[in-house]
Amino acid sequence: MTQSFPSPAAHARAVLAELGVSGLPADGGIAVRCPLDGAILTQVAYDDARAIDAKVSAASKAFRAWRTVPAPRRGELVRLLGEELRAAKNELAALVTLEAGKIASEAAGEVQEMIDICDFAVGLSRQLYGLTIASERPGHAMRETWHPLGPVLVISAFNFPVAVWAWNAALALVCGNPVIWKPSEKTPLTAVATQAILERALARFGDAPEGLCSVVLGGRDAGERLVRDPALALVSATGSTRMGQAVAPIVAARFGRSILELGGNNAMIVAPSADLSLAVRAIVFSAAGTAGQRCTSLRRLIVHESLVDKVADAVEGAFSRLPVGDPRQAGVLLGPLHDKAAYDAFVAAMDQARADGGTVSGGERLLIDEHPEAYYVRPALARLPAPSAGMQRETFAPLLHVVPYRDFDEAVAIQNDVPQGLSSCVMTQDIREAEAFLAASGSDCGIANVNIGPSGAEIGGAFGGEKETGGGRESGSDSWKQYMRRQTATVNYSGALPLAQGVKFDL
Ligand code: UN1
Repeated sequence: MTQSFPSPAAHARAVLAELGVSGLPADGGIAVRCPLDGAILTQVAYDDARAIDAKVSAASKAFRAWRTVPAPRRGELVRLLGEELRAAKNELAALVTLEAGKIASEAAGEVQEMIDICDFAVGLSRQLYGLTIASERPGHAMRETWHPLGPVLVISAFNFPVAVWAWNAALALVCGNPVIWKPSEKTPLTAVATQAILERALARFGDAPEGLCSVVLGGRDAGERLVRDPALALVSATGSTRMGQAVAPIVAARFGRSILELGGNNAMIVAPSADLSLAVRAIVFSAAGTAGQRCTSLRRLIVHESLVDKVADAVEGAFSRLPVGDPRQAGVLLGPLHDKAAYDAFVAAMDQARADGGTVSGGERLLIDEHPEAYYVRPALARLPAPSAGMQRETFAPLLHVVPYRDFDEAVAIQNDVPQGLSSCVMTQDIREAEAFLAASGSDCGIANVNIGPSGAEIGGAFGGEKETGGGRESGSDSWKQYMRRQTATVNYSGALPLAQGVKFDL
């Protein structure tokens, strides 16, 4: 049954009221467009240079206080944030749907990802372990300690408008660092709402320093001003490879640290022994889920030549049946592309696949009469005889390229033969193939999976990839170390002064 919903703008107003978000300009602000209908969702006010500089200096001041707060107490703030996010999960997810166009389940999953990283960081706040190191000198002790680093700048993209902030903020806060967040100009509203939720946690926490966490709304200029500011010790930037190429040299020139999470061009190898029904489900979710707008979305399918037609036919059938529409609607699995630029890139990538000798099915624009200003599409499958020029590029859209392979080494070579190195996977029941894929000579990506798709990673692992993906790692494992500075300390508790390496320097 089709449910009826208020217009996205009215829906957003209602959700914002429930979340207690106020202060958005009624007019005269910068328009935020809704991908569901292309209409104006809300307006926001951008920070000017003075406001940006004030937020940076408040963060620097907050750092001097926050770094001395015991880490488990800092963890308490993140615990409270997790509680507030649990309480606001439905409302924040509804805004993610309205602003980023995700279906309800994926939007809720994104907020769950925030909650999960909060839980992880709370545990971490009691486990920021250093090392004791055996000294070669008698009466000496060596140790390695992790200290807070300084204010962290988080630059996030429209496709994960809130989770990526949470990966960074939860870790940064327990590690003793203030956080400044520059969200995508396409998704400022979810950032404003998240800040309101965080402020509830801060109020319950009681004595956090002013300026510990702030949001800077603005365009490219605002981002650039922040990236250049030497007060921001770490820049964690998620977005296109082009954005990373602009950010990285600026941060490097001032010897700041950066974590870059840039483009992916993720592949799946389907081997002869694969469980095909599992493979097809994994393919459809990872290629068409989030309308192909995850950095982990499946873009290249490398199938054994004996199966390639069968797999391609099954995927084509599934694509043609996928319910596309208003992502608020129960049962809909595919919401809109974010905007016209995203749609144009999708069309150009399909044209490229045809020019490369491929046959493309699907890819039609849908719901044009209801939503002439929004970009709903049928996912597309491009069958190619061999890897093509177009397959070298990441297009943020539901276009899946399929190519055949003959032997497994060739499949791995095809998988690795792109400039990006984020996520990869193999569907096989052959343990030799699975282990070869995960070995040093196997997948060159930051993420390599067996019998699951390339997208939808859990927060417990380090997330990121190699080559043009930027090399950064966020979220789980020991990613936290990047948010801290390492100090090696040697303490002499003897009455003598032996020098290392046996050096003699006696007067
Ligand atoms: C992104 O698209 O920038 O692994 C992040 C995933 C999600 C995160 C994606 N957990 O698909």
